Amino acid sequence: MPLHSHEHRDVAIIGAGFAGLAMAHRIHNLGMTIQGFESGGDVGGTWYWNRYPGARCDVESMQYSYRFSEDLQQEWDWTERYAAQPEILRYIDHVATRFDLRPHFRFQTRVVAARYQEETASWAIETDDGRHTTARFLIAAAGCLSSANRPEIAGLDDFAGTLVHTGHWPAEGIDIAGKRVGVIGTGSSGVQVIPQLARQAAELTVFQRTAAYCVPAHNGPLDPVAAQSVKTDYKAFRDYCGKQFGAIAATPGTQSALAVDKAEHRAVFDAAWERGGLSFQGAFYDLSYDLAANDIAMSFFRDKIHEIVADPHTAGKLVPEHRFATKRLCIDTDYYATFNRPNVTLVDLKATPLTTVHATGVRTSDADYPLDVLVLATGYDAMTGSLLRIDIRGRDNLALGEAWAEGPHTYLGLGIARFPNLFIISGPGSPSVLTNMVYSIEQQVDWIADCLGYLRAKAIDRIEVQQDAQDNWVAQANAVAAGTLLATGNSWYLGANIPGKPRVFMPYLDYPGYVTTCEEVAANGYTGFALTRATVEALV
Ligand code: NA7
Repeated sequence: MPLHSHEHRDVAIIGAGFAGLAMAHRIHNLGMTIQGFESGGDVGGTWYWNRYPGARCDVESMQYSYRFSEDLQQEWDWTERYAAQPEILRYIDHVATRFDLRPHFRFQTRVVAARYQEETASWAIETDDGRHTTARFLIAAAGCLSSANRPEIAGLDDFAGTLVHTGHWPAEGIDIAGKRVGVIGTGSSGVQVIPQLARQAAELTVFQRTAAYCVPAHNGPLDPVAAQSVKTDYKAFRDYCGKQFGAIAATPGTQSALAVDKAEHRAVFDAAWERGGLSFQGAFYDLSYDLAANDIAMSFFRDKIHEIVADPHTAGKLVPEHRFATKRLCIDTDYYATFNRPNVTLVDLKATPLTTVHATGVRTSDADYPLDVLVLATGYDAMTGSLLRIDIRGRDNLALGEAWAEGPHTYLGLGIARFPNLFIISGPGSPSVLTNMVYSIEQQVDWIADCLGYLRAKAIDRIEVQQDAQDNWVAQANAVAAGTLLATGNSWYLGANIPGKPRVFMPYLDYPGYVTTCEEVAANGYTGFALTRATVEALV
C-alpha cells in the first residue's frame, strides 16, 4: 500500500480491545464496511498491555466475558474465579479467531488525528503509518484506562536501571530475582504486583503516597459445578447482573450500618471479607452515602490491617486516611501480609516525600533507596487520556481538548455536541468504569449498532448530540454523583491523579438507570440527537 493512499469505509473503529472487537462484530453483521486501528501488535487492548506479574481482573470470570453468543458462552471454560491476564488474553484471542475479527483491524497503527468533514458528513482519519482513511462514522473504543500516567518526577529519565510502567510490562518479562526493586503507586495495579515482586526480589521498597483499601479476592480454581450451574441458564444470570448497580452479580446489603451495634458491624464485615471481592462495598447499603456509616467501614479496615500486619508502625502507615469507597476498592491476594516479609519496606511519601530519582535509585526527603528496577504503578489518565492524545476535531475545526477544557462533557457518554457521527464506548458520562466493563461495553455496542441500523434505514447520514441534551445529561450525572461520597475523593474518577486535569466526576453512577435512559432515547427516535440528511442537503 503506497503512503498517503486513501481508503473509505462506513465505520472506523479505534481500538481492538473488548469494545472494539464486539463493535466490529456487530457492524460486520450489519453489512457495513469497517476499518479498525489498534496500536498494539494484536487484539486485547488493556489485556494486551497489562502483562505485569499478578495482573488479574477484579470481576469474576463467569461475569467478565461476552454474552452476545450463547455458543461462545457455553464453549469457553474459565479455570479460576478471577481470571489472570494470560487467560483473559487467550479468551480474547479465541473470540477474535472464532468470529474472524482480526481482518477488520490494522495493528501497530495509532490514530493520530481525526477531523470531521462537514461537506461529506464523514471523518478523515490519519494514522501514524502515514495512511489516510475516511469513514462516515467514527467509533472510539480506545479504552478508559489505557493512557499510562508517567508522573512528573525529577530525574526519572536519569534512572539507569530497568524502568517500567505496569501498563507497558514487556511480553518477555523482567528479571526480578535477586534484584532491588522499587514500586511507586499502591492502587489496584500496585496492590497486585507488589506481592508477586516481593516473592522474587532481594529487596522490595514500596513508595506509597495514598494507602489503599484492599479486600481479598480469595481467588482459586473455579468450581466446575458452580460454573455449570451458571451455564445452565447463562441468560438469566446475565439479566440478573444487568439489574445490579454496577452490572456485577452481588446482592447488595439491605441494612444500614447505623442500624446495628459494633458486634454486628464486625460480623457483617467479616462475612463480606470472607466472601471477598468488590461486593464488600455493599456490606451495608449506606457505606458510600453516609459519613457515619463510612466511618464504621474505615474503622473496620483500621482494625483489620493491624490484625494482619505485625509491625504496628507499618500497619499504621497502611491504614487509609481517605474515606472508604471514594477511590476504587482494590481486590488483593496477600497484599497487607506482604509487609510482614523481611525483604519488604514501606515508605510513606506523605511523611517523607519523594524528592528525586537518580541513576541508581530513589531519594526521599530523609533517605536514599538504591534500586535495580523501578516499577511505576502510577495508573492512567483515565477516561479521557486515550481520546485527548488524538487530535480529534469536530465541526468548525473545534478541538476535543478545547470542547472539554472544563471537563469531559458528553451525552450518555456516547456522543459529544459539535462532534457529529462520533460515538464513544466507555466514555466519560457513562457508567463503564464503575461496572463490569465487558457487560457495559456490550450494552453500548448494541446501542450504537442499533442506532447505525436505524440511521441507515431512514437514509440519515448525520447524527449529532444537541447541546441542551448534553448540558442536561452533565447536570444529571453531577447530581447523581453529588448524592454519594464518591465525588468527594481524590480519585482518578475525578481526574485528580493528573496534574492540571479539570476535576469532574466522570463516570455516571447507576447502571440500570443508565440503560433505561439509553433505551428510552432510542425508542423515541434518538431524542437529544439531531438527525439529518447532510450530504443530500449539501447537494441541493
Ligand atoms: P491508580 O488506581 O490510579 O493508582 C495509581 C497509584 O500511583 C496511586 O497509589 C497513586 O497515588 C500513585 N501515584 C501516582 N502518581 C504518583 C506520584 N507522582 N508519586 C507517587 N505516587 C503516585 O492506578 P492503577 O493502575 O493501580 O489502577 C487503575 C485501575 O485499573 C483501577 O482502579 C482498576 O479499575 C483497574 P495517589 O492515590 O494518586 O495519591
